[in-house]
Amino acid sequence: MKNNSPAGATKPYLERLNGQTAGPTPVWLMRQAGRYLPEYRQLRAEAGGFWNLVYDPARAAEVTLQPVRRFGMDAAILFSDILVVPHALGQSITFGAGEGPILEPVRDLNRLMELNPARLPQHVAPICETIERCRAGLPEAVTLIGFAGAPWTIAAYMIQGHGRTDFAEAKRIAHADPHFMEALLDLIVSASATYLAAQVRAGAEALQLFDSWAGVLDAAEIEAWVIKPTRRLVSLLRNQNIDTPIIGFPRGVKDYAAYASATGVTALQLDTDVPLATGQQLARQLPVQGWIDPEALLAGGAILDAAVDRLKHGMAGLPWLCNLGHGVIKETPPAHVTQLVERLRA
Ligand code: 1CP
Repeated sequence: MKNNSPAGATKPYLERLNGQTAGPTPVWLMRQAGRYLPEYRQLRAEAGGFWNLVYDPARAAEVTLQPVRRFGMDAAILFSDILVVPHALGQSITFGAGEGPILEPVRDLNRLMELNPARLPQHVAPICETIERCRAGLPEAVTLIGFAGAPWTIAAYMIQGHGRTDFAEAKRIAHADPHFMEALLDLIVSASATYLAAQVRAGAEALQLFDSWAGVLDAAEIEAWVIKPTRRLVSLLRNQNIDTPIIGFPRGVKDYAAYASATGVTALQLDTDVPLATGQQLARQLPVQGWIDPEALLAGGAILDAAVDRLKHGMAGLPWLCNLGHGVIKETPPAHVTQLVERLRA
């Protein structure tokens, strides 16, 4: 796979992600593009719907660049959503006004057979165009991150039909019909590999896998539905000669180290609850990203300064990439993001 960085260009985020510890700590924030930014809300209103924004390369590229322009982030994350994969397969998914996604649930093999992976390449073509536009519009030093949902989290939304839940119904169905669950995870793994490979070919320089709902599973479920399919996804990418760094985010799992070594991800995104000592220990094995509390960002002031300082000092000399432990909360004043970046760089 081609090297996506021009020869000689310095990319602080990408270098830290590859394990280098010299230089200032790079920063970006999960959900840095989104509803807390007035410039996002304006484009979202103009587009007239979330999917319209996602599949409009000019607008999606603009949304991707907005936080980089406003805050001087070291990385941009492609503006899209993890639910693009089931949408591309043909599942009906809508976003209500300001609310989470609603999916027409897929709960048995008959419904699963109606999904069509052959649609994916054409469906994601506008997203690949967004990536090309982002690379053309981003400063040379800024890294572009592509992403997908991890297999379990995608399966959970596809079966349950919505978020904001403990996914009890998704788990119940997965246990009641293991053949269906295995076929669903297989479909998601191969579609996600195709999609992520297309993102890298279009110019994504790092990849993040969001397993936002790994934390609702027990150890055996994590082995079967988180670790095993993620390992397969990583190896499908490596088999296509994609050597791009892959950041795994199994939000809420107890053993990040076991997840990293079993799946082959090259870096970890940590969640808000990870103790500092655990993060330090993990960072001796591989780069870690995170894990400032989004509530501290919302609070701002001395609370935010203390949260930044804790990791800035605690992770000094280690391969740490500054980020939150989960996404920016929608009510966060943009000035607090400026404060975070300035405090980190002070
Ligand atoms: O109304 C709106 O404008 C939609 C709000 C919104 C936004 C801004 C959604 C719907 N998705 C996104 C963008 C998005 N989603 C990005 C790119 C922007 C960035 O990060 O800067 C990314 C990486 C995601 C990833 C995503 N979507 C995750 C994983 C990360 C996480 O937060 O745990 C998940 C779980 C989703 C599902 C989803 N899509 C949208 C919402 C509101 C949700 C979650 C809420 C729910 O489950 O109900």
